[in-house]
Amino acid sequence: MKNIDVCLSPELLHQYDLNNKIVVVVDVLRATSCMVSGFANGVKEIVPVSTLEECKILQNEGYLAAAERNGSRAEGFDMGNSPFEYLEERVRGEKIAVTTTNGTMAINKSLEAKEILIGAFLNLGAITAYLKNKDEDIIVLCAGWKGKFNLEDSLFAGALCHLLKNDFEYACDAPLAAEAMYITAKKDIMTYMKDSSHAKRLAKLNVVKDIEFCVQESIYNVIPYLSGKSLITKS
Ligand code: 3SL
Repeated sequence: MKNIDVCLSPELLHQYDLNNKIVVVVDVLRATSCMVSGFANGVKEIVPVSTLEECKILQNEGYLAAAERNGSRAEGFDMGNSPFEYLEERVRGEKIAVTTTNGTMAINKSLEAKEILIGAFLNLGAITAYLKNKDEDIIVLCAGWKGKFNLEDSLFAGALCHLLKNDFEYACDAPLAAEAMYITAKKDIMTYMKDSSHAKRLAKLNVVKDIEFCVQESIYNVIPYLSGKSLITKS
C-alpha cells in the first residue's frame, strides 16, 4: 500500500528519500497560506527563491517582489508576507517572486521530489481530494521555524494524514503524532495555536488577523505546484 510520511522540520529532510514521492510543503504561518490565497485571487505565477538577492534580481526583471524576514517586510520590496496582500486587486494576473524565512527555503530543499505541492489549511480539502487518487507515496514537509519544529505546520500535517488514512499507510510515528495533535486541536485550532511561538511572534507584530485567516479550513479550491522554477496552479 502507498504510504504517507511527515517530515517535522527541513533539518530532518536528509533522512527522507524524495525520489518518486509527492512532497506537500506547508508553512501555515504564513508563506504557503499566502501562496494559496494569491492563486485563489488570480495570481499567475509565483517564483519561490531562498535569498533576498535572488528576489531583487527578479524584481528588476519586472516581477512583483515579496520578501519577509523575521515576520516583517524586507526593505525595498513590493510586498511582505500577509495573505491579505495576496488578496489585493494589484496582484491579479501578476508574476510574484517571493522569499521568506522558512517557507521558500523548504520548497527549494524539496526539488528532488517527483511533484511538489503547496498546502495550507486554506486548501486542505482540494489537496486531500487530489492526493487520494495518486499512486505515489507522500511526504508532508513542515517548514517549521529556522530548523525547529512548529505547531501550526505539524497540525496541518496531522489533518492531511487524518483525511488520507484510509488510502495511505503511515510510514513512521511522525504521522501518528501529528494526527493525534490535530484530533486534539481540531475543534478550535485558533485557541490551540494561540500559545505557539510563531503565533506569539506574529501577535507582537500586530498581525493576529493573519493567523485567524490562515487557520480557516478549505476555503480555496486551488492546488499550487512547482513547474520548473515557478509555482502555478492546477485549478
Ligand atoms: O518563514 C516563513 O516562511 C514565513 O511564513 C514566516 S512569517 O509568517 O512571514 O513570519
